[in-house]
Order: sequence, then C-alpha cells, then structure tokens
Amino acid sequence: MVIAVFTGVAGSGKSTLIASYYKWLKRRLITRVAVVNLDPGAEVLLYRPTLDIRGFFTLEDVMRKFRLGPNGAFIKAAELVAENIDKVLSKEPFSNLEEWDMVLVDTPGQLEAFILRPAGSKVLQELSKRGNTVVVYLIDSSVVENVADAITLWLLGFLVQVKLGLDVVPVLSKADLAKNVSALKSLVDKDADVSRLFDTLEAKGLVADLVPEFLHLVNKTRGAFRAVAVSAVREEGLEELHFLIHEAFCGCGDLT
Ligand SMILES: Nc1nc2c(ncn2[C@@H]2O[C@H](COP(=O)(O)OP(=O)(O)OP(=O)(O)O)[C@@H](O)[C@H]2O)c(=O)[nH]1
Ligand SMILES: [Mg+2]
Repeated sequence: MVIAVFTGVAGSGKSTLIASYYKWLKRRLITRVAVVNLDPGAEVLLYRPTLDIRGFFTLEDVMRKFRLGPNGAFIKAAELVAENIDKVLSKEPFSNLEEWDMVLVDTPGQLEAFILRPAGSKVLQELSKRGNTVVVYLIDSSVVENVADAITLWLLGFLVQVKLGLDVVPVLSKADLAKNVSALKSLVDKDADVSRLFDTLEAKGLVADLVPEFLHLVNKTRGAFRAVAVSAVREEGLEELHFLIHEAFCGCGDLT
C-alpha cells in the first residue's frame, strides 16, 4: 500500500493529475485506489473522493467563522486538520488501509500555507506513520520560461523534502504546455550539465557569485531524484510516474 501526496504551487495541476492518474490506474486494473481531498478550498473536483475534508469544513466556513481572508483561512484550515487528525484518520480509507493498494492525497494549492508550515507537515508525518508515503511534487511546465524558473521550482521541491523528510518524486506537469523545453530538459535529463546553462541566467553581483553553488546543488539533487514529465490532459507520462512512485520505496530498501 502506498500513500502518494500530491503537492506543488497553486494551479500546478495536482487535482487534474490525480483524476487522470486515477483513471489510468483503474484501466490497469489497479482498482483498490482511494482519493483523499485535503483542499477545503476546492470548488469542483474531477474525481470522486473517498474522504473529503470539505465534509468537515470548507474554506468559506473557516473564513466566516474566524473572520479571515483566504490565505489566513488556508493556514487556519491546516491547523484544524492537524488538531483533528485522529478524527480525520479514523475515516475511510485511513481506517482500513489494508484494503487499498494506493491512496492519492490532494492538497491545497497554497504550498506555503500547508506543506511549509508546522500544521501541514504534522498532517503528513501522521500519514507517513500509517503507510509508505511519497510526496509527488509538481513543477508546472507552462510557467518555466527560463533556467532561473526551472531552478527555483526545482529547489522548492528539494526544500519540501528537507522540510518533510519524506521521499519526493518531482513531476514536470502540463508537459503539453511546456514553454522552454531545454530548461525543463535540464531537470529531466540526468546527463545534462545544468552549470553549462549558467550564461542564460544573466545574474549580477552576489547572485552571480552564488548561482554556481545553486547549480551545483541542482546537479547533486538531480542525481538523487529522477523527474518525470507528464500531461494529465493527454494522459502521457503516467506509467513512468507510477513506476517512480513505487521505486521510491525500492530505493530505500523497504519492500515490506
Ligand atoms: N494543458 C494542460 N492543462 C492542465 C494540465 N493539468 C492541469 N491543467 C489545467 O491547469 C489548471 C489548474 O489545474 P488544477 O488541477 O486545478 O491545479 P491544482 O494544482 O489542483 O490547483 P489548486 O488546487 O487550485 O492549487 C486547470 O485549468 C487545468 O485544466 C495538463 O496536463 N495540461
Ligand atoms: Mg487542486
């Protein structure tokens, strides 16, 4: 049983990818798949969740009750989930995990309000105690216009791993909308030397001094993580994504 938590900045394609991957799994006759929606701000979902945080509260409920704007409400919502984690985890699919092959978890787009704050990471730590948990981190290909964009989003994914201490599978989402294919290739292609792309950054001063170190870090972390390019709308890259999600556990030697 694998719990795959989908995360990434707002609009990076998490919910659409989950819906597309879910359909792909069903077609492969991997039928015992549950989807959990932890995004209280979701309006319309393209999948039918087994567990939906909106059954507890919606973002609007939190905004009204605590007199908060949307960002404050996302933070408060993450705290509410963390405070009530036992209640949330007493529901299906967490109450009967042995009956599922995969649990796909959708998270709020506000990565900084959820994953990078204590409450959100506490929720993920609790999930990871219940089963093999991997974080699928989406980099939106359509917003990567240059090497600097690619590096920024790549390193944010690396920080997610540092923060959570969980395995991260980087995914280049919306591959069909990719703007700068060579910048993205530098992330996917293990043999590409990212530091050779340095000229394109046009960095100055202190940034120029530090960028080679960033690039070194990107090269090093690319060795540890393989990225996969997917398109949820074209249903491309899903087989590789599936493989990488499971490989995360083979890599650390835990096949139990
Ligand atoms: N062309 C294309 N569009 C996509 C793809 N995946 C998602 N989109 C579009 O990108 C937009 C955002 O997708 P969502 O799945 O809602 O993204 P999200 O990360 O769940 O968004 P939040 O939960 O609001 O942060 C929607 O308009 C999707 O239709 C894709 O593979 N290709
Ligand atoms: Mg979403």
